[in-house]
Amino acid sequence: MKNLYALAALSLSLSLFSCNKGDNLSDRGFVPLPTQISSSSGSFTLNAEQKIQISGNEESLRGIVSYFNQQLSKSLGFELESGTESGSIKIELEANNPEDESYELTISDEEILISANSPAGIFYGVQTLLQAMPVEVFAENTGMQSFEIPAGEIQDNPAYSYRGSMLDVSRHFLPVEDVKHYLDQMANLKLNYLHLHLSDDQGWRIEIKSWPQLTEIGAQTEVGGGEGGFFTQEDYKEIVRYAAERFITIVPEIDMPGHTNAALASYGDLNPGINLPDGDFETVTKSVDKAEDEFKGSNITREAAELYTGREVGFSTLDTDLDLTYEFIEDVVREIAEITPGPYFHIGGDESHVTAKDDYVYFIERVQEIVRDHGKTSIGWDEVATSKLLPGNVAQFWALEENAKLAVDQGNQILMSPAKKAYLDMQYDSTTRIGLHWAAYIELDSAYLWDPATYVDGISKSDILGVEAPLWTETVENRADTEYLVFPRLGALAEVAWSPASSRDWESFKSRIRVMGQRWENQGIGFYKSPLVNWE
Ligand code: TNX
Repeated sequence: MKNLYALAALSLSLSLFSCNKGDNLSDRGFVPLPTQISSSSGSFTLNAEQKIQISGNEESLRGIVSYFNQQLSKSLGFELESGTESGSIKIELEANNPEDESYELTISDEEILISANSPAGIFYGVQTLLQAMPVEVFAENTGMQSFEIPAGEIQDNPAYSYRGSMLDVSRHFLPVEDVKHYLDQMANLKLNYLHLHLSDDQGWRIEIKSWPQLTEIGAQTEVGGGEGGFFTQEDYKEIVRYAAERFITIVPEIDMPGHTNAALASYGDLNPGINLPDGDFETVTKSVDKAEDEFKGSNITREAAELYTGREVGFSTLDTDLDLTYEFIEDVVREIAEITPGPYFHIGGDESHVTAKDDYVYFIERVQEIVRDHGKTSIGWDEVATSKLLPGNVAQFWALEENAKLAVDQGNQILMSPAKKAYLDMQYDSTTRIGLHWAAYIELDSAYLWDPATYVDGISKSDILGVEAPLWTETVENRADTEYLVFPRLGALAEVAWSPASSRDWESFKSRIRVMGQRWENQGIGFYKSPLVNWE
């Protein structure tokens, strides 16, 4: 009788965990789709006996191996031994060319081999290997002792070098743990840039030691009047470190000259005196003209703006004529650049509806120089292309094609975030419980079915640095809201950024995102069950 129970338990666990035995490697539900997959017969058995063998720059590989082991041990309860001697899971770093993110993954009965020319390439090979395993590997404490990974070979290489997402932590603040959780998910999708929108009208979210009121005052609320919050510089460094472990670079954004009410509420001396009146947008614009007429050249008594907790955009501006404005920016850029190892600093530049056109151009050109002097490359929303861009600076296309073309005409590259496709805050359809729809409703197929290289007439692949999917958070209050809007669309956008357009296919994506859904479910992620996909 006992034996019968044991047999039943064994066959149950076999059917649970090894049901994929005999499956093809290409059926494992890879997202984003690798460039080439060839399946062969047989499979590799992974259990606690297997060892990892690393070769080539041990130092840089050790972090990846410990990441891999952390992922496995959460689910399996054991880690694999690793060293340079011998092992059936071989990780070979063949060169150190950080630009080359390609990798090869070979799985046979005897061994697994991941090889690449950069640590990032190895890391992506590890991500693909995790997806080649049963989806239970993404669940905690499964008690799985052994499982099969189908044999075959994968060669892979990203289409774009910048594959990003953005979190707006200003409209609603998100704590460090939520940002880390987001980074975990980005890493699984081979995304490599997280843009943090750190300031806006509703909140200033990063400690600036030389201007402490930015957070003492400007971080104290958010859309809807909640308590807000901010990252200390230590918090920010921890995010940067955690991201780097996952080969993700942080891009900090300080949005200016518009979207600055939180700063103007913190320091009245910066405020040109245009506050959001109770009235509509036209009243605001008129009040700006009036303010300019009244204030230009005269002695104005500047007063702090009121904190703002609404959802309007385009009513605030820094004073582009004021020396103090540039002293302020100089300090902010310096302090943030010092704790940002990545190459980019995002200067915003969008929707400065109450900044006079000439003032805007002057301001953007001057701020680009400040950023350059602190060793960083500027990215700005597409409006910045109406100014003269410094060489190498990037325009992030979100709304106006003519702006994107202005940037390309100047010889600058574009980061593609068309609001109609890439905006994660757009509702899926009219029934979606949160989100906006000013640009479009974006169902999963719409987020998937576009090609950055043909999206704007006159802009081709070589003009494009990459793709970024921003999450604006006017309607997003917590992690659950984030997950509902981000997944599954982030999977679609990751594939748009990683996989060559020629290999992308909606039917194939539908069958693979279904498997990705099981991985998300195993991690407790509450994603949107698009009716276009059979999730069962
Ligand atoms: C436009 S996109 C904005 C943001 C809003 C977003 C809402 C961009 C550069 N500006 O300020 O949050 O729409 O979808």
